[in-house]
Amino acid sequence: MRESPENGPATALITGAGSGIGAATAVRLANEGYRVLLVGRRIDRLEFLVRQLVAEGRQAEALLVDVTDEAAVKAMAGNLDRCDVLINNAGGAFGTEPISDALPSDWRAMYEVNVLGALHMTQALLPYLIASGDGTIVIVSSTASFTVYEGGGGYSAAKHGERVLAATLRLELCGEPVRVIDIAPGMVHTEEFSLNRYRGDAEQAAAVYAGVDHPLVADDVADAIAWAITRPSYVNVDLLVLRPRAQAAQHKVHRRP
Ligand code: 8X3
Repeated sequence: MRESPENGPATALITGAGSGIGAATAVRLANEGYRVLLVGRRIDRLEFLVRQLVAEGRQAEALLVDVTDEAAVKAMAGNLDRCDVLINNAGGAFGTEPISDALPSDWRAMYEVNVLGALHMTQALLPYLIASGDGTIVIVSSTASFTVYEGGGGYSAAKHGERVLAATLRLELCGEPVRVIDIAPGMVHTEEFSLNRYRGDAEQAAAVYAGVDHPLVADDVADAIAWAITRPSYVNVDLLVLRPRAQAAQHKVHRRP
């Protein structure tokens, strides 16, 4: 972690920090010595995590912001004093229908949160990241950012969009002191991802992980993020793909009988 006695700990802002990969990343980076800013839409969850971290002597703050709301993101950014690391994690999948039956509103919502959310945050925080002299942007995409599968069209389209955002940004920022890192996880068993995808149907959500020997957990992704951002400044981990051993591909998952 980069810090100097004069200007204090580097600040990492994590979106979607109320649960899952975002929460695990916030905790991990706080434990690595970063001051963490937890961004999300559920203040009770954010404040619960912040209280825990502060009680352990970490520096953490909760910021109630919906990343799809460009004006709110801008207002939040205007109140920051610094940002060295931006973790664009907020996202999700809604619906599993084939394209013939998919709801355009689901596709819109997925594009809004996964792609435009990351765009709003990146645009608003880029001045701080450049001014830091050593900024890092992480996009938490997915293996769906380069693979398609039946019933996953809208999600995969949005995740492909995030990958394009990361890759384009890396080109456009070449020469600036900002790295752009794309972290692409496969199957991660979190509290909410599949539940959201299956519109709250707990049985269908649980079936996604049934018989799979160790799906990834949020801490595995947080670990990968922490590793990638703590490489020396000149090392840009462009793309890091991680999956459970049991998931060779989206369509090739080994399940215990
Ligand atoms: C989630 C991975 O396999 O559900 O980002 O598309 S998958």
